[in-house]
Amino acid sequence: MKQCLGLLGLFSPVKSGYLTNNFVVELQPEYLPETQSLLKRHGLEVRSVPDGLLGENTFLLKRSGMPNLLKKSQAENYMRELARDYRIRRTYPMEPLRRDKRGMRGDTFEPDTRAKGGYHGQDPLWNAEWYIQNTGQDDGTPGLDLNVTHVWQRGFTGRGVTVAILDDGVDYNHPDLFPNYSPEDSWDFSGNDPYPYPRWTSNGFNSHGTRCAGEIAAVADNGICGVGIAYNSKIAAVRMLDQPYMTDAIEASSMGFRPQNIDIYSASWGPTDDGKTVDGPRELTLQAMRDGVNKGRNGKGSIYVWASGDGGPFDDCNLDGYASSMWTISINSAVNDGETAIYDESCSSIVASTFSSGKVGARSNAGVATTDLYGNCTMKHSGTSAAAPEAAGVIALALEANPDLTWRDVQHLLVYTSKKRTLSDPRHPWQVNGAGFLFNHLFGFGVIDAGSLVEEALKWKNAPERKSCIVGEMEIDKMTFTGGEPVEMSFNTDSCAGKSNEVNYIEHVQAFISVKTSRRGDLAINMTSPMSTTSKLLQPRPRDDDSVVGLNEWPFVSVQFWGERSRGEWKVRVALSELTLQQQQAKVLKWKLVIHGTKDPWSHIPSHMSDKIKS
Ligand SMILES: *[C@@H]1O[C@H](CO)[C@@H](O)[C@H](O)[C@H]1NC(C)=O
Ligand SMILES: *[C@@H]1O[C@H](CO)[C@@H](O)[C@H](O)[C@H]1NC(C)=O
Ligand SMILES: *[C@@H]1O[C@H](CO)[C@@H](O)[C@H](O)[C@H]1NC(C)=O
Ligand SMILES: [Ca+2]
Ligand SMILES: [Ca+2]
Repeated sequence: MKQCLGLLGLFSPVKSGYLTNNFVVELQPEYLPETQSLLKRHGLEVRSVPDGLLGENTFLLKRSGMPNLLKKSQAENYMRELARDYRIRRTYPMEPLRRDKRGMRGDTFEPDTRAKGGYHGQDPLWNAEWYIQNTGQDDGTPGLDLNVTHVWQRGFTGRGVTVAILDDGVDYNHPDLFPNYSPEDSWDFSGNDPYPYPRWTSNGFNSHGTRCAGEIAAVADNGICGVGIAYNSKIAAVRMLDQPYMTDAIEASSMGFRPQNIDIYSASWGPTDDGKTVDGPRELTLQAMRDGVNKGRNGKGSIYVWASGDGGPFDDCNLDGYASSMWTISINSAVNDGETAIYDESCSSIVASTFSSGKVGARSNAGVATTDLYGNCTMKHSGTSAAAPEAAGVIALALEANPDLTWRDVQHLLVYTSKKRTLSDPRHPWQVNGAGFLFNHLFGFGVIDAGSLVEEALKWKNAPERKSCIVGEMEIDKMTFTGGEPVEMSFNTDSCAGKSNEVNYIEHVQAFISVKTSRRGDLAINMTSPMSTTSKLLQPRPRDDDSVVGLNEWPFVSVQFWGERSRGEWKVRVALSELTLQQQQAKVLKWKLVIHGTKDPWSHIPSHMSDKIKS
């Protein structure tokens, strides 16, 4: 399915008028033997990218001795110079992008000797790891945790599974990480070498990846820091967040890195969470993700786990094209007492939640206990940054239990087995969709339950083949105003009945929508399915005062119709809410509906489905 429709070139660049000094260059094949002399002549050095990312005879090159950013005219002159070399067929520059890591805000050792499966509580931070086992420490709700110890008891600890941390590097010499570190599956795309070690700064800014890694794979019972959720899994470090500007090639290289060895990619970063950015993956990165899910893990598909974002109620993660992609699993977080964390964003593409903060007021806002830079430990990791690696760790346990799970099976299992528990958000009530799944606009299908996930993974049969039905595309030209009647659009569909891409049972639904508006932040968009489930595709963003770009075939994704039947009338309503004193207007130009799912129902219905339906 082409997801990149119209995505290219619709974002405002980070720094207009500038390009990075990274260029993609394709050589005439007959001159390949002259590559070295050609590079030397033009002062270029090769940056490594995974095989197949750029096509034949094509390299990602950096001009040595030049600043990271070049004035556009300067870069263009240089490209013209390259183009005059008869050995070069084609060249194009890399645009500078801005990507932020999530969650960069800012004890006593009592060994717990009760056996927990293979784990004996012999790590100083074990009692602080309430996200693994919540006994009510730090004012949390006892029992409200990821239910991991059951799985350890069953003997699953992530053995044979490799999880990559796409981040600012990992302190792989850390004694609590080193035994699980996989150097051959690691790379430094920021520094272009095999050593993804974090760059030193005086304030520990580059501790993010190391903290995420410990949540997944800190070593058990070694008396250092805590224990990882999948403490026998392998951790791969892909350093890619620490260069002056992000490029499409670095993102694509990272997401497409060693897809036959790496099973799960954990990412806690994305476009700026300022409540006014609309940005997403570009051409090469979309290709890398598509290849990942289609070809990674020997065709079972790479699993991309994504932090849903830390923009709080001011942002909507459906406008973050990484978190909202149907190829990623977007993970939100809850506090240890089941409430919403202040930084949580909401959106219709969130699949499930884990935990990332203790209750405010308890042990100075207890964070997530994990490994830190330079062999240290921390109890202060937080944000949805801390939530995504927990999900990656739990998924690693499920993949050990059943290595045949596809990327979609993992999403199915999360939908089926995540739980409401005591999670509650003041703004977003729990709803039941037409297939009987409880969902929440902020927490997705609920908190991940490792115990149930692994039990069901053991019994799971692969979901039937995925089909994608393009229901239709409609050009319209309808206006709405603040306080006026919303623009309503609908398709009545048989969802490709009788064709090879017939869909009956829904997985993801995408609505590509184009709108011009005098204030983008005032837009509110709902979609209602034939089974009468309403999903909020976009909620107003008070800080977004864009009046120029609007939305251009933006791919909104909802997972909230999961399992519903797809035939019948689909409705979209676009309205403007009253966020400002002025009257605003919006002109809806186009919408296109694509339903992904299966023709046949999946044969495996987990036993506890009935208790999901109870609220
Ligand atoms: C981390 O460890 C280093 C060296 O062991 C030490 O100098 C430093 O103060 C520690 N940092 C923190 C934040 O504890
Ligand atoms: C934890 O998982 C086990 C299965 O391993 C399940 O029996 C139990 O009900 C789960 N606990 C909770 C609180 O959901
Ligand atoms: C979307 O649905 C919510 C809840 O059902 C409702 O409060 C809101 O007004 C709707 N917005 C639009 C644009 O229809
Ligand atoms: Ca340890
Ligand atoms: Ca965001």
